[in-house]
Amino acid sequence: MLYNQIKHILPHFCFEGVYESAEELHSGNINNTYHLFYRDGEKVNQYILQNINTYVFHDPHAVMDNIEKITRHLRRRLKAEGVDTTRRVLKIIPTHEGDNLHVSGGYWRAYRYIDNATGYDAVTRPKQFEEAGRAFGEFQKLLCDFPAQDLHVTIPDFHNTTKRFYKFVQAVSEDKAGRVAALEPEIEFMFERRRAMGTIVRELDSGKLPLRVTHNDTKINNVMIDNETDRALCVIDLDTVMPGSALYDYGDAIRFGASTAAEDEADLSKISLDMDKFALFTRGFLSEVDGFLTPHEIELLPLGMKVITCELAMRFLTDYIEGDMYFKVKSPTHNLVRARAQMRLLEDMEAKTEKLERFIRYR
Ligand code: GN1
Ligand code: MG
Repeated sequence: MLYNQIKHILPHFCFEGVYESAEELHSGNINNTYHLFYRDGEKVNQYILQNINTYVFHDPHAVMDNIEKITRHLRRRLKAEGVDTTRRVLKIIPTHEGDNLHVSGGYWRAYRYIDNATGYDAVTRPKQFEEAGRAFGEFQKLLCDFPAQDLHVTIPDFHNTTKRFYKFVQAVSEDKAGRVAALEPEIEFMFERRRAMGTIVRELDSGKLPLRVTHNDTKINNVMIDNETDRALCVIDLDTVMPGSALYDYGDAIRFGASTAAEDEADLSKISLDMDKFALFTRGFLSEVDGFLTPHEIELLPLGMKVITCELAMRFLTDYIEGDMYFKVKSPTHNLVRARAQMRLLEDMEAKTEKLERFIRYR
């Protein structure tokens, strides 16, 4: 029973009202997430409760420290523009001791739920996709004056695709779960793209691309969209906000949101890059970042989507090879299915590269 998993945790947080119900949310691949309902007279207060995955985040206190700083900065920037921030910035619910984490049987944290809004796994209306692009663009813009050195690096080398490749090779050679023998085509696929995958890392190292404070996990369901107006309200899941490249944020959103199929679609014939969604998201994103990203960054946006798609394919494949230690899985082959889906999507992006580049150049 779900309530039994959380009943000892709930009383530690400053939730207002009387507990009514909870449901588990399943769209994340890392943390356990619960949606809570508290009755408060006539109204119902909603919260998000999360159990942080410490296999992935070794220092939950550092994660929360980053989120405090980021949300404070976002709130100040929006307030300066006269914006009511209630539904526009994540709000941490403290414990009764005034902490941002409750530690017992794991690390627990809570947020106020963004009312009357949805994080879509697959957007349905064109406006929602344009809005998602705008939201991630605005997020980067609002953080462009945030001092990067104030952030903890919560997952070192998170989007260092070159180092991820080395880890992949190591996993292949160790073959801990005995799965490598059947994966020759997938392994070959990664080796063929080895140099291209490292391009963004090399350009960040040489200073050709600027290091910015970025979100680093820009799945489209991390933008809460108003149920009534379809306007993007708030970017959520700030666990991986760290110094990074704008290209990854842009690319990851396209990878997840502009695919014609789910991230773990098993029928590869259903997977391709939807050019209309790509165009809508790009228009929304550029409406916020044109003039602030460098021309070189903008020119490389199509590369960003290919590199991150390859990186994700490789991360899923690595986790499959290592015996499913990192991502939550629904079956023994879930990670392999995810990896193959990302490989198929990447092939379609590669085939469409000229079109993508032309769209960006003549935007
Ligand atoms: C994980 O759990 P979720 O959906 O927020 C992962 C992302 C991947 C994503 C793939 C910290 O994010 O990097 O892109 O799964 N988060 C972490 O669906 O590794
Ligand atoms: Mg995430």
